[in-house]
Amino acid sequence: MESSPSVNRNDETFTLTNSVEEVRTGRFMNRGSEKEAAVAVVLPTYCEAENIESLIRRIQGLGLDLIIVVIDDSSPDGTAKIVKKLQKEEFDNIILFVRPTKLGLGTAITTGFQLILSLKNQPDYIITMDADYSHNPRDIPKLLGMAKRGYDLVIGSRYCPGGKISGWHRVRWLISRVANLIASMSIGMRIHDCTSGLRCYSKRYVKSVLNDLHSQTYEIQIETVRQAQLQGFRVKEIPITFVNRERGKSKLTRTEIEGFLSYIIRTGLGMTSFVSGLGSKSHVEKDC
Ligand SMILES: Nc1nc2c(ncn2[C@@H]2O[C@H](COP(=O)(O)OP(=O)(O)O)[C@@H](O)[C@H]2O)c(=O)[nH]1
Ligand SMILES: [Mg+2]
Repeated sequence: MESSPSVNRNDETFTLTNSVEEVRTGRFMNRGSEKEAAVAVVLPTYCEAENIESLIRRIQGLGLDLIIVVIDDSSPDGTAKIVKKLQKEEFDNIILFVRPTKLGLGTAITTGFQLILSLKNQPDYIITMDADYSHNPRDIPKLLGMAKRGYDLVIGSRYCPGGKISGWHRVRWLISRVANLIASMSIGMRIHDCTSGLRCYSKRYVKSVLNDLHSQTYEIQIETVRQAQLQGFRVKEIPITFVNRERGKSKLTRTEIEGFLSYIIRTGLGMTSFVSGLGSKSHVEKDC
């Protein structure tokens, strides 16, 4: 287990005393050996040892010009060790950022964004996806295709026409549907799936909203949609099939569900003008 935050790239590990701040302020940025790529794929990981290697291989197999950024919270199952081995032996396009402890999905994603924006060669598009195979790497080119048509946030959607979920218990489906309904009403946007983790963001969106993202955990997915709405970015959903994880366990705990609900409620209360449709700046395509 790592004792302090560290970035590992191309078999070099840099211990960061001040976490992302140090990444942002240059040491990481000026290494020079950085690989240029059009796309970054951010994989937040906590105990994904059973999934991470084959997922990375599948992403690499897409043949796209990409880098993979793994944000691991010192997973006790050795996820980071597997990633380091892949870096060392096979792939020079993987960046691994190890945080000292489990700090939540929300901050893992914003750490990924900060890290990517600190690179000398910043990719134009940033994909985020779960590292448990719920999201199919083959959807990445579809998301990118839509982003290139001028959308700053493309959501891989389970609930727009054509979207599907496989392997979820009815109760989990119901909780997710209700959460999405409340979230989209609170934000004031007609989005079927505000909580999906499979996304493509444009660099200009990430640059613009990063300082406004404060989520610790799963509410990051809603906060990013809300920021798109507030700052007038174009949002689009495309249908995906979400498959419940077959290996490893969900990290969605009761505390995280509470944090998520509390965010939805706070957002809803503070955004009544959006519920009534006033002040809406962002543009969402109606079809899927
Ligand atoms: N770095 C990091 N990753 C996390 C954390 N919590 C969840 N993840 C990752 O976020 C993704 C989604 O989490 P998951 O447990 O699959 O949630 P679920 O699909 O909603 O049940 C997976 O890749 C997890 O490994 C966290 O605290 N830190
Ligand atoms: Mg999952």
